[in-house]
Amino acid sequence: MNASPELSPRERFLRACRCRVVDRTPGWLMRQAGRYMEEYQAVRRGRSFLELCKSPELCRDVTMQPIDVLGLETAIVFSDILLPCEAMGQSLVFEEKRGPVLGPVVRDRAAVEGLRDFEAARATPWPAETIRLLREPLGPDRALIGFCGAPFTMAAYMVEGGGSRQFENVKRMMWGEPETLELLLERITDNLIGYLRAQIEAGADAVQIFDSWAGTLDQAAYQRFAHQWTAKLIRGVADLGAPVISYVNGCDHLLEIMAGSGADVVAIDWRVDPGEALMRVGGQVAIQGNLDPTALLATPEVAARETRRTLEAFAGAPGYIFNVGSGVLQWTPVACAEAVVRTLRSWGS
Ligand code: 1CP
Repeated sequence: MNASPELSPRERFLRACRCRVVDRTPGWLMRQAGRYMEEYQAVRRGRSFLELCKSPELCRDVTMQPIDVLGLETAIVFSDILLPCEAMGQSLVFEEKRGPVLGPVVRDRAAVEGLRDFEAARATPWPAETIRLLREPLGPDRALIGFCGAPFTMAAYMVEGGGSRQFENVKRMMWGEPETLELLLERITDNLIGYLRAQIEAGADAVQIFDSWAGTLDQAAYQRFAHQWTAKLIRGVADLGAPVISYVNGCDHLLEIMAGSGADVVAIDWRVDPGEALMRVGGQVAIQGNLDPTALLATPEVAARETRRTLEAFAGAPGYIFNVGSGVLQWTPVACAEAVVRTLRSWGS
């Protein structure tokens, strides 16, 4: 595992993305900035979440909070996956209790055809601008990740009009009007290519595509309504040379398909056994994951122990990036997140 002289955290992360040898395991935490940090709550007080997402200076500050407070060495730009829905013509509000609400909902072909195409630099300038502002505080040695939602997850929000338990509307469209859903996925994908390209061109070292809901699809549906569109999105940014991380929550039955999308890194949730993941797709792609985020809810001792258990399970794998298997929860004590970062940074060094 040894590569000397010591790598910068940025080199370590980017080498691991490409399955190259590193001196110790790199890592970060999905949703590492957010409500569990009092520094975030202080910035959020008195303004809506969407206002925050559209204020690049504040997004820069919030992005830096887990770096400065917890000692994380890799940053992810503060933004949200739903901003492109607004740019395509839906209204978007985040209600304090309910979460995101989008409207009018997209439920038929006319609604899909009525959506707008957008130019990222004009309609959604915030993540790219935040990325430009971050290079100074991050310095040359820390990596910065840009992101977007995956086409299927974006379509699910646009059709449902918000979060959902069963996804009955997008799935009704999938079974009843599959060509309409494909047209929607194509429109979303084509727009997300420009959205991700703008982030890489602004200086993102890598990008992650979040497919929060595609794990609810079986393999055949995943191929047709998720995988092929994520693969098209990845091809659309490939020439820029930034590694792409593909995350699907609930991906145990989809690993081999995901590994064929063109992504450099497959990010897995906590229900996937690390040894099995390595056997199934290790070597072909790098793997990121997969500590259960609820292991950060109890005590720092438990958080540290479970972090070690995850690191041990992947030990020796070329191309491994530590992370949680889904976003850090808002009830996470900061001391537990700190214990995770301390354990990661002392691991193998
Ligand atoms: O302050 C608040 O009340 C807002 C809470 C919040 C935060 C901190 C939301 C609303 N989004 C975010 C930031 C965010 N969202 C980041 C920031 C970067 C980081 O530090 O990681 C990222 C990467 C996201 C991505 C995101 N947004 C996803 C994919 C990841 C996942 O968890 O699966 C999803 C599904 C969203 C939609 C969204 N945004 C916010 C909420 C509450 C939701 C989910 C609603 C639902 O359950 O449907």
